[in-house]
Amino acid sequence: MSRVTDVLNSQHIELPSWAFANSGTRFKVFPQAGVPRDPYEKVADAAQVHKYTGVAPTVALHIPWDKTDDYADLARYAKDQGVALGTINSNVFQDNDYMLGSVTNPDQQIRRKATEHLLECVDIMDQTGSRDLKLWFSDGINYPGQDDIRERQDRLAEALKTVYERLGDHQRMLLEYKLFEPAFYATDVPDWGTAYAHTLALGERAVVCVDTGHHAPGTNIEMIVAVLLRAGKLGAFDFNSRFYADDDLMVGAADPFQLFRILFEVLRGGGLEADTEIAFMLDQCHNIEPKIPGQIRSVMNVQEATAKALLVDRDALAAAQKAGDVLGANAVFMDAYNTDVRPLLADLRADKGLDPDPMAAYQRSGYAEQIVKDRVGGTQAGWGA
Ligand SMILES: [Mn+2]
Repeated sequence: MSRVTDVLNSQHIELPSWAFANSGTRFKVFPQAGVPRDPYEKVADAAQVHKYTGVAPTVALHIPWDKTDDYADLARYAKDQGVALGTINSNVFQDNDYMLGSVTNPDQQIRRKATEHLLECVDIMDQTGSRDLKLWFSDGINYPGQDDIRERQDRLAEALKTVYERLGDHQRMLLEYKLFEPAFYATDVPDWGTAYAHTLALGERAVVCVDTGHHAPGTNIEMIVAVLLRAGKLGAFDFNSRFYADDDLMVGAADPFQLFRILFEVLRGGGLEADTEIAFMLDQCHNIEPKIPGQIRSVMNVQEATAKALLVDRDALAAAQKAGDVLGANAVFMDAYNTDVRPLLADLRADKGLDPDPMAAYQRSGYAEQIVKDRVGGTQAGWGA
């Protein structure tokens, strides 16, 4: 059991600053009282999640939503709160200039503007001490013939190369893909294969980010994870769950079995070792549920799936596989999935001096009531801010 607890104790889950604000969904953002008004308050809320779970010590920023005059000061503030700043997420999808694309736009000036933003994000990484730059492009076309698909790939490659060359030795580029939306006919980075091809051409510090909500229904995501890990190109996860499209719901909510299967492949590929370079991030928004508890639940869901993956009897599984014992191998796998790991995780938290029930401990703390009282006035930071 010690190997299981060692891995669970070393696991880090990064929180997205935007999960704490009144942030994006497709239909309407229902405002909640007491949400952060600036990046400092987002960091403070993220620190609450870490305080009660003990496994979420970093918070990812989104530029420009988290723009501030002094990133070193924000990093110091985070440290005082017991957390650190993590991945810098770029945004080349909100500006009106990007209607026909950002780095793949047919207009050279708009491409330059988008690339400048990505370079600015690297400048910010230098100040925050962040390792990773995450790139997601909304670029694509809605109609056949609208633009040259192949030339758009060339434009993308050129922008990525410019940004890659600007990275420091310790910094990485995470290229995220998404099947569709907002472009409907041809998205410029629609799948892992396209992301893989671009990162392979760039070099070893360019890797792929798998957002679990960015695939077609029925896609075998753990297969993608296994292939990318084997190629040394799995850089990060954006965890969330989906029923239909890019729903951004809490990870493990829609399909906890899928999350278990994914984490088993991560384990199988060495991605849960203490020195892993895979960034395990949440990318979600909480539109009808309270935000801090939504993040606590999500972190716990990842922990539970990880614990179950660790409980798979690998020796028994290998023996059954080698013997061609189809049902036996499947039974070994399902035994682990069907184990209730909540007592194990409660013990683990107690051993670290944490409350065994993070959700209850947060709710008892009075923090939720306090932020509603304190955070009056100002503008709520969030989608579109
Ligand atoms: Mn994402």
